[in-house]
This record gives sequence, C-alpha cells and structure tokens, in this order.
Amino acid sequence: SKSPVTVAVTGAAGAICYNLLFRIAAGDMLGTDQPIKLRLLEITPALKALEGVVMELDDCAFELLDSVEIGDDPNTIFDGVNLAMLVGARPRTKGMERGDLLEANGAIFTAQGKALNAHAADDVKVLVTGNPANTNALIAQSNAPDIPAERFNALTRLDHNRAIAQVAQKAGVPVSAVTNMTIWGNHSATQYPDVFNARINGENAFEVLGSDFDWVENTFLPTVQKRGAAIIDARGASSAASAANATLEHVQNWVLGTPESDWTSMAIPTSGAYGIDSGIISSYPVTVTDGTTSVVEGLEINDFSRAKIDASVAELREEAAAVKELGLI
Ligand code: NAX
Repeated sequence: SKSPVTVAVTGAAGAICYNLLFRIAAGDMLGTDQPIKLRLLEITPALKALEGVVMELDDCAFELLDSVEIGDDPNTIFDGVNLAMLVGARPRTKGMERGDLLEANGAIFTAQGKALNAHAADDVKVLVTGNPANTNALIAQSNAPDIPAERFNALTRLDHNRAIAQVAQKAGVPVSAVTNMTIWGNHSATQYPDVFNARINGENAFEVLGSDFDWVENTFLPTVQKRGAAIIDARGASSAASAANATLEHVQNWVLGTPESDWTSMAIPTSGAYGIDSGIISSYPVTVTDGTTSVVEGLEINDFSRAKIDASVAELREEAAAVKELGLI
C-alpha cells in the first residue's frame, strides 16, 4: 500500500474546513488508495472547537486517515508537510479598511510562509484559499525563498465552477458538457470568467449561446463575480461546502493532473504569459501533466476580454504594491 501523504490544513475549525477535512479523509482528494496524515492549524482560542472536529473525524473511522495532529504553531504543524492548504485567514470586519485587511493577513501569511520555508517537505505544494487569496499567496511565496515560486497557488476554482454552472444552466445542458472554462485575474469582483474560449459539447460556448453579448456582459459576468455575496445574502453565511469542494478539486488536479482535452483555472505566479509580467499571482487557464503546471497558450483574447483581464491584473498589482509598501514582500 502507498505511504501516507502529510496534508496541513489551516483554519481547521472554520466553516470551509468542516466540509473539507471529511472529504480529504474519505479519499475524495487524492484517491481511495492514498493514506493521509492530517496536520491541522488553528489560532489558540479555536483549538477547543478543533478538538471537537477531531472527535468527529475519529467517529467516521476513515480507513485512510493515518493520523491527526492539531496545534497553533505553524512551525510544528508544517513540519514535513507535502501539501499545505491555507484556508484560515483574517476576515474583513466592520470598519476595517482594505489596508488593515492586507496588514492583518500579512502577519498570518508572512509567518506561515517562513514556517513552510523552514519545515515543509521538499516537494511541498501550497494552495491559498483564505482571502485576499492571490495576495496572501504572494506574501507566503515571497517569505519562502527556498521553495520554488510555482509551488504557491491561489484558489479560483470556485469561480471556475460557478461559471461552468451558469453556462450549463443557460444552455440547458449538463455541467459535463461545458469545458475549457477560464477565470482570469484576481479572486475578487474584478475576476474575468471567459465564455469566449469555453466550449459546450466541444463547440464555441459563446456561439452556442446565440452570440448573446448582452447576456455575457450584463448577466453572466456579474452573476459569477457577485456569487459569493448572493450566497451570503441567501444563507446568512459565506460559501463553505462549495469552497471546500473547489479547494479539494484544485489540489486533486494539481497532484493527479487535469483531464485530457480540458483545462482548469488556477492562480499561479505570473511570468509573462498573455502579457502579464511577473510579480503577482493571477488566475490562468492551466493544464497539469506529470506534475507540471502549464499555461494554455494561444487562446484568442478579444478586446472585451483584454480590457477585463487588464483591469483585474491592475488590481492585483495595486494589492502587491500595497503589501510591498507594508514590507510584507
Ligand atoms: P471561518 O471564519 O469559518 O474560518 C476561518 C478559520 O480560520 C477560523 O476558525 C479562524 O480561527 C482560523 N484562522 C484565522 N487565523 C488563522 C491563523 N493564523 N492560522 C490558522 N487558522 C486561522 O471562514 P471560512 O468560511 O472557513 O473561510 C475561510 C477563508 O476562505 C476566508 O478568508 C474566506 O474569505 C475565504 N474564501 C475564499 C474563497 C475562494 O474562492 N478563494 C471562497 C470561500 C471563502 O470566502
């Protein structure tokens, strides 16, 4: 049988993790033949609640769950980890300016970046879900100089899945018919879901939907961009099960590869592709083959898409400049 993979998850007593941990332990992420050692990080006041989550993990008697360790010190929790899923973050509270939010999260992600740099396994992959995800990932990456930059990703898979669901509903097809979706840019309201390069049953999605530009601009884009707020409005709490699912699917594709003839969306360190210079972590269409992530090249970017991508990239550059100003990167 396979030797265990050591998976660190932060924010482990939070809402996303209440969905995520059980699915990881059930084998939904790395396969039903892959034993897992879980390392769960929380802040000190949440450790008691986390003990309750661990009791529930015990009570599932998951055969793949080799061990569970919990703690509030990233240096201990990240020791020897192969995967680090950074879900925990400081939420924006009333009266908090954007600068305050970046600073509060900066403290978390500088410390976690340094701890990963010092203690993680050589093959560690780090996925940031906690918001502002792209810039938190940039902070962690900048504070982990010994880990190759491409091992730091941020989550835009939830946006990707939301875009697929909207297109499938509009076309009246099953979600499996919708492929080649892309989220470009930041995981924020400026993100750009690209329907022009997506496909429905292999055909150009925009054309299958009747080349309805008005729907794209005035319904599809705002629905995907504001979906998080719509869920908070309806549920009284932010997306948790769907965010957990997306976090799990990102890691699954990163470790096990993307399906033939399709791609996914991942926010990755930029290096010039599609005119986006280095220095930020931006979402792209990517494939993963034999463990290597590659940007899908040669997609046509129309003027509408270009302007939307540029605006989201500009926002990421502003966030990067702000955290540089704060001395966090
Ligand atoms: P919760 O507030 O339920 O849980 C977050 C947990 O993180 C809390 O238990 C808190 O104690 C813990 N935490 C805070 N600082 C920590 C630290 N330094 N080390 C370890 N744990 C720490 O939030 P939840 O709904 O689980 O959301 C978690 C994060 O995901 C938030 O930042 C949220 O904004 C973000 N999201 C990101 C999404 C994405 O697509 N990238 C979508 C869903 C979600 O909104």
